[in-house]
Amino acid sequence: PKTIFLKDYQVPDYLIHTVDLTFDLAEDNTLVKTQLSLVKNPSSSSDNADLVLMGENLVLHSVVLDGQTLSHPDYLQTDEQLIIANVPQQREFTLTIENSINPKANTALEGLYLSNGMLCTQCEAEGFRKITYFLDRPDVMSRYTTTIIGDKQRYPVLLSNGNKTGSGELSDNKHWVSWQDPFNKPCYLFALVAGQLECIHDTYTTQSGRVINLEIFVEPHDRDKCAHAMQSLKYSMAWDEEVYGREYDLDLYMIVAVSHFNMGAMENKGLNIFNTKFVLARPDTATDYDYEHIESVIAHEYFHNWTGNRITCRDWFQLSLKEGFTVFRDQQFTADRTSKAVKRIEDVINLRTRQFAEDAGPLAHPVRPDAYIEINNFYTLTVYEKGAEVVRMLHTLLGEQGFRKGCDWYFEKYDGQAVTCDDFVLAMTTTNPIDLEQFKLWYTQAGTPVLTVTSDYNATTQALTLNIDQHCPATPGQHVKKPMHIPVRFGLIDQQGTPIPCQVNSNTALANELILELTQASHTYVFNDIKEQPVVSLLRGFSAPVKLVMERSLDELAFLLNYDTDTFSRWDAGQQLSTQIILGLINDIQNGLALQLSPILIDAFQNLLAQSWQDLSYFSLLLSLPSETYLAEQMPIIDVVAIHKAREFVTKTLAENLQQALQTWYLNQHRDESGCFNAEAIGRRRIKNTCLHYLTTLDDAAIKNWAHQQFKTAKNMTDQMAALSVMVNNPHYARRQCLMDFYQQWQHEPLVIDKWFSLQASSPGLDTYDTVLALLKHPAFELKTPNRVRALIGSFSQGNPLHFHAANGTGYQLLSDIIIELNSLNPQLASRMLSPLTTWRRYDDSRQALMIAQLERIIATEHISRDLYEVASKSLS
Ligand code: B3K
Ligand code: ZN
Repeated sequence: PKTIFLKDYQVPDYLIHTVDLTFDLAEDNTLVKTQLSLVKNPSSSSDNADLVLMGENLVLHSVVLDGQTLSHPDYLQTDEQLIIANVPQQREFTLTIENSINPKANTALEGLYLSNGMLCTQCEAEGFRKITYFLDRPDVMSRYTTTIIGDKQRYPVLLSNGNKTGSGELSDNKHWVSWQDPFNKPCYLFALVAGQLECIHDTYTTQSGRVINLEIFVEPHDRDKCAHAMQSLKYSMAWDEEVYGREYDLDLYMIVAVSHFNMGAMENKGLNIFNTKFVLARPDTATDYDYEHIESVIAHEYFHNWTGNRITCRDWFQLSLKEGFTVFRDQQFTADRTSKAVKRIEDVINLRTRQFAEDAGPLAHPVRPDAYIEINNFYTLTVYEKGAEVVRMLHTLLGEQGFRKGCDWYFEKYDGQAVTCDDFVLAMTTTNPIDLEQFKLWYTQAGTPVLTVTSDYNATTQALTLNIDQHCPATPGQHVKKPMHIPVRFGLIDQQGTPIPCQVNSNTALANELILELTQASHTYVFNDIKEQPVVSLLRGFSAPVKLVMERSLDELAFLLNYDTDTFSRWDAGQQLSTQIILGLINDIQNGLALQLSPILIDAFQNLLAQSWQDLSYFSLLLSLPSETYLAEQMPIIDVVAIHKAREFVTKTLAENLQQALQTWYLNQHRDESGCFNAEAIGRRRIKNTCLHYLTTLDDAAIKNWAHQQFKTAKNMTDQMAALSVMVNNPHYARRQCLMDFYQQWQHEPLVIDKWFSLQASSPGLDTYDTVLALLKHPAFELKTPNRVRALIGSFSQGNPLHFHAANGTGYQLLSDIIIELNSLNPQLASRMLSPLTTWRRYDDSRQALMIAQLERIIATEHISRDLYEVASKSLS
């Protein structure tokens, strides 16, 4: 397979002004007629270049250039290209291509494919070439018209981008619909949908008074699960007007929900295509977590209309230009709509457990990668989540207003263009008095910087000296790193928890909080006039995606958990406290010592439980222990068994010591609520179920009954799932029965059945491996449905370290068997599923050997896809 390099980027030799597509639909043989008007790119430096169009899995019928049918020596066809020599250099010319494709055979779900009888497309990143021959690259932007012809019964609804411009009847029980998209776009934003779909309709009036039609298309039985998605869309539209001054630009915004989808959703111009998971919700079928994710994914795709569609990426190396920025925007949106504290913490949990692992492993790459084999492998946590952190740091450095000025300039200057990450930074420096040259290293240097901090208080001089060193570990292909530009939000508090005003130097104002801008390998700050020994609160709000190494006593951490005025740092102090304690216990387990839980943690939790709380979701987070995956990241050699035991021990010991308080919280917050999604109701459910989680680790008959009762009487999915989950994860008399009842109750709701698969696959119970084997044979399991594969195999391999990493290697073997099958069915999914095996270096020798053996087996797969090959080979090298 060939590696593509950023340094080889060249402008396209030809541009395509207009694209006129006609589809004659049939499941196994769709005819595509493409008429292109092309012109030599004035910026291209090559004389008389061949016109090289990309195409894959296409059956070519004819090529016509300016009315002249071409035949073989005039063009050359390879597996992936159609090469036409001698095209006009001085004037516009027309190329008409006819080809056919087979959507039914397309299990890779890229290009045009079939999902439950409906036809739909996925073109990002390079799927358009599976529909027709084209200059499939984002810097070729064109005006599209699309005509779709299809059977009236099978495909009553025919959709594409833009506005509907005509429709009519044809013979043979067929009909047609035409669409026109008035905006230039790259082909990855093209979309087509055809099927028996119901439409939920609403409108939104923009700030300038334009009325936009909003339409959500779903399969008929899902009609009653669209209200939340529609509401989310309207909130998103209003928010983007208010916060970024961005209004929607077409008269119609459509969303289609499909059950077979490789990712979450896709921002096609005017016609988003979504995984059903991120559209459908009813109080009894979706959890609070689902509701929040739907709102944020709807927002994310909507926000792409400006950050991605109107202004797109020059090449796929710049992917974070649209993804990092859009994730940052959807994070801001959710923070505004829900709880700022909770949103930030949840994003940081995700970043620190998953992106940090990526950054520390064999697949580490910069936010702007410089090489790839298969671009689909680069829709990563680094490009998305770390990319969003980079934009967040710009926001921190420039402030709200400075950042907005930069964005306004960016939208104004680059509208309708395909640009780069450098252009985005240029927008910020043009509009603000700041130098961001060093900051740009965040786009090019991979790896997570480590800040090592020491502080020293001198009571005589009343000065606090703070030392911060930065260091970024080597990553594949990058051995030596330069110091980065890192904003560190910082504050001091006194022994009562009151902020102590301080200043970076005598020329700056006193403030309760400062932003220290690190630019060198080492910095020393001296804060004067500090009357008593202060407590340092550092990296507030997680102001940079870095690791912080700072020696703190358990008492100091417990103090910060009680008193830090920054909601993030307060929570993080609690996490560090429990992490230190659990890591100590892991050590004891490894040394065969008896376990004892530090009273500091019990007291700290007791303290939290004794307070009254406004934001119950935040309170729940303060009471939650770091996950096994996060703990694993903190160990030099991951010991999954000891991690599990130690964490279970802490959970149970806390429950034993705090049973009374936990029960009170559970009982006080337990209501029978359905359909209530305000922050208070969500918070009540969250804290109640957090308490239930602790309590059910106790061998207490009454509590087991509470769980069972909650399961039976729940009127919403959050409560039902929480109850089922504690029954599945702990020994419980009604476990089997409730699992059966749940299946019976929900067998016609695929998204709920996904939860049923996922829950069983992530259970620490002793029989989990056998259960997973049995579930693979369950009639409802289907390798061709990504959601189902992720629910069963993804949950087992990524959400169940204890059983996936079983010492005998059966977990590894199971995963590899599936991946090898997926390789030919759906390469993108296969390669994503591989990620838990790529971290083999983190385990003991015997597990390493077992994991390597499976990776080698995978690499030897006949006809291995580019996707899988790239990830497997890089992880072994
Ligand atoms: N842009 C799409 C992702 C496309 C994935 C291609 N393999 C979804 C999103 O980030 O909004
Ligand atoms: Zn996106």
